[in-house]
Amino acid sequence: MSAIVMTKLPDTLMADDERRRRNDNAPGTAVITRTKPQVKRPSLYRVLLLNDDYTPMEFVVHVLEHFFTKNREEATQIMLHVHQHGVGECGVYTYEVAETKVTQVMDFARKHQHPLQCVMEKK
Ligand code: TYC
Repeated sequence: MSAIVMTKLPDTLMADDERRRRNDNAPGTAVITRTKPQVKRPSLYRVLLLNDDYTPMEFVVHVLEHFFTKNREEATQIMLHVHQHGVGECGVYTYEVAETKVTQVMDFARKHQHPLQCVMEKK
């Protein structure tokens, strides 16, 4: 039985802080410390419902309650807003969550043979 023991990490695998701790940079060179935070807020997307002449109001209210966790009062307000203005916001989510909601609503509307349209747009 034998084992290979690495006593020195290759430069490419060494973290900057470890490099600094060892102080073994090439002479006349320095490690540039990153000042920019490495966290970025994710882009947000609005999920919208579009009005049509055929989808029953009660179906839209159900969609808003079931997929967007609105209570009946909020769901009814949003549904009426869409009915009167043509479009309305159901919620704001990160890309993958918004995409999932759109797919769920479109699949559910199709299953019930309603022409309801749900879309997402970048904020
Ligand atoms: N306009 C539809 C009706 O009168 C109701 C409706 C509301 C449809 C919102 C779609 O996203 C919608 N039955």
